[in-house]
Amino acid sequence: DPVENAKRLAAFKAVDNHVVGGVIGIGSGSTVVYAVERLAQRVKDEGLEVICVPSSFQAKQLIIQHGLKLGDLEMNPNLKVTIDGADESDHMLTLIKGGGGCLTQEKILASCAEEFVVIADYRKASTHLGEQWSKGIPIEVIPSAYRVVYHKIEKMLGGKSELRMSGSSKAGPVVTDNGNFILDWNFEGVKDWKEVEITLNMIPGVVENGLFVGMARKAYFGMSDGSVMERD
Ligand code: DER
Repeated sequence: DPVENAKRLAAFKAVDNHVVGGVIGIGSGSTVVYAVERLAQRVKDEGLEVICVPSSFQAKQLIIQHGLKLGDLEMNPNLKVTIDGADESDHMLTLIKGGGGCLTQEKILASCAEEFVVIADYRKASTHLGEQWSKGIPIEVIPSAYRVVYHKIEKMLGGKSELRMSGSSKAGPVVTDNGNFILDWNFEGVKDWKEVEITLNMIPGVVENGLFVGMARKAYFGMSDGSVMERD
């Protein structure tokens, strides 16, 4: 499968280029699974000493399943590097994240690391946001406020939002690891994303949004021809 192979290529290259030991922030999603696999392999083969801090229940399970040392931000507040996926990146490494609903703790880990490194397959590498990712920008909201936040966003920034529903697995809306709801905001056009990120987070009821502006140090995109494209 060219997409899975592309994810693996990006993940392996990022771990090999950026992990020398110490405290590592582990992102969420399917690409980061390959990064944890590579990390576990290097711990086994090279005796690498790492402590892994998770960004979600999923990441925590991954760390435990691979027998890696589990840490947390209280014990390990300074991360050497955080490795995480993305839903889309523009040419300036502005990211949309949160497709998996873990954006809040992911952004915290990205902000605590000396280096924040993104790993993704070729479908995520765009020039402008919205070219390939069509599900909008995820926004984590306090459940009681989702409707008022929806209307505020529409008034201030235009575009429609949708409350993310669980689908077949569970009736009702998606509830995040932090006990909140997610609005997916379908924006229109290219914007000053730093301004949008700040505007969104100033709305009472918004916990965090999936725009990561000026945070990523480097991104590795696995390509369908087996190469890895790097952006920094
Ligand atoms: O939800 C997230 O932010 C994930 O990191 C997501 O953006 C990447 O998920 P994927 O690796 O499964 O594409």
